[in-house]
Amino acid sequence: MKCNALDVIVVLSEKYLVFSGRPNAGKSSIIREVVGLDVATGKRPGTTRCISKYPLNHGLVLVDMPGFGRMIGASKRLEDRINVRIIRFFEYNAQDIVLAVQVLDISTFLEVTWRLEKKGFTSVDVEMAQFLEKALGKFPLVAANKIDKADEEKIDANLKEFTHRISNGHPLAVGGYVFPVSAKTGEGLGAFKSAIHERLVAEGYRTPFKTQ
Ligand SMILES: Nc1nc2c(ncn2[C@@H]2O[C@H](COP(=O)(O)OP(=O)(O)OP(=O)(O)O)[C@@H](O)[C@H]2O)c(=O)[nH]1
Ligand SMILES: [Mg+2]
Repeated sequence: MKCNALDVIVVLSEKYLVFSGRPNAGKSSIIREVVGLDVATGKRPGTTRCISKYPLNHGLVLVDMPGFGRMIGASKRLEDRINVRIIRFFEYNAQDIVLAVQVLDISTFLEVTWRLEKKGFTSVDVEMAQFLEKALGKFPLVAANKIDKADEEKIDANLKEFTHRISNGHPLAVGGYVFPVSAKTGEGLGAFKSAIHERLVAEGYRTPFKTQ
């Protein structure tokens, strides 16, 4: 894997719309569906391996992040290297991130969380939302993806638990930030697009996709 070593540094003229989340959460699929960019997606975790930048308009640059956290099939060394680059990108560029979008697979959230907790780890999805809130000073917009992969009851329970956890037990604090969606069926993407649109416009940017 050869990525541009300079991709984490500060570029003065660039402002960012960043999509991040665990490997295979559907980040690139959401970008394809929402923004219409021809980014690579794949069945196996680790499809996007570099911090991939795509210029949009008015100096706004879309960033498709590699997956953060455990990446099945990748060496620990590669995994660590990718994770460090992601954290550095957020820390170095915090001032220039107009909007951060976190994508997670909500259909398996609780199973994965319980499995991790049994081993003494906390949920990477929860840690990432809290890290972004701290680094950027506001919650990321969350695409709770893959709602087509489980029944409504399970999705609702997972959403409830996720919002409860990222808000430290105050779910109302994340109202308007978490959007259940499916990049596969398109469900929920309208509301999610509107949320991106509103935030970009509020920051003085044009939306990089058609809103209707
Ligand atoms: N059922 C279902 N599958 C989805 C959905 N979104 C993405 N996928 C599938 O999930 C897999 C991973 O999608 P990607 O968009 O490549 O995920 P990613 O987060 O960019 O993955 P990495 O770049 O490897 O970190 C692909 O097989 C997608 O087709 C969804 O909403 N529902
Ligand atoms: Mg990807």
